[in-house]
Amino acid sequence: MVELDKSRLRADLPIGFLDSGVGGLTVVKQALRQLPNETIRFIGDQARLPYGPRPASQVVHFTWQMVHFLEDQGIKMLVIACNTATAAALPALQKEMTIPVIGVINPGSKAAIRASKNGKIGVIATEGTVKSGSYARAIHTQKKSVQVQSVACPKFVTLVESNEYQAPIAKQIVAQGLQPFANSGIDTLVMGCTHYPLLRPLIQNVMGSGVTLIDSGAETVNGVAQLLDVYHMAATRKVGEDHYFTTGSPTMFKTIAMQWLELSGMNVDKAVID
Ligand code: I24
Ligand code: DGL
Repeated sequence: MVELDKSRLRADLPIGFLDSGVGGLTVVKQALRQLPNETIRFIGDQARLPYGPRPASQVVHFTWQMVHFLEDQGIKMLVIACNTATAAALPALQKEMTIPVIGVINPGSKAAIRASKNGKIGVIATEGTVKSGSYARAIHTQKKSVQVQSVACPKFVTLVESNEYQAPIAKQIVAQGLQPFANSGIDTLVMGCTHYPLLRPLIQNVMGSGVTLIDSGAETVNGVAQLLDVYHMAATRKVGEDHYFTTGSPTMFKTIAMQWLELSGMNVDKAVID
């Protein structure tokens, strides 16, 4: 990270969250619970989702566009609430930005190491995240002796977005996707994609009660709370309203988001980024 710009570290500024679409709202949901005094600025790139199958260079470009949008809004901290964007862009963002930046991969990796007793950890994520090797790298940096098996489950994203994640077919798709772990002996599985926590009961059912599931997004909010402490930047009361932006249809975003966040109203606007 270049030197922090102290004038921008104001406690009453919002925290920025970015995501490839709506999945990052699984992170926001935890933030609303755990950090009720913080104000939220969220942007989701619904028009160009999914990021999972895209080349890393493109994801980096799209991510920077969203970062610039949030910076123009004025934020004190940035949360990359998307695993694919974290895998592709976090190192560059942390190097170049003058506010603290946190991604979802490090917090998820740390929690997995804490949870695993036998040193065998599984990771499920998008193709982009798996290809980057980011989880394996983050885990090995902290503990060399751990075995990491990463598997891409792109169908899981489609399953959630087609609203079939509670339908009978969901069970079958989840069991198929997790097949590579059948004789792996892992005792911990990282849900390394924002959408997967919605499939948690199904994933737990397939893996069995002996496997601990790690929600990277939820772990990230713990990390955000710690960062706010370290930088003496925690808000003491909620000063403004939360605002959500999407590059896609605000109506569609609002319908999903209000239901997921259990809110009766939300400020949602279209973001024009270029
Ligand atoms: N969940 C997500 N994205 C959607 C969706 C959903 N539609 C229904 N549900 N649509 O993400 C995004 C737009 N897609 C549509 C298909 O083509 C590509 C673009 C997960 C959100 C997690 C917070 C299911 C659904 C819902 C309400 C709450 C939660 C949820 F309708 F999963
Ligand atoms: N938000 C993405 C992630 O966490 C999943 C959806 C996508 O592929 O864009 O990796």
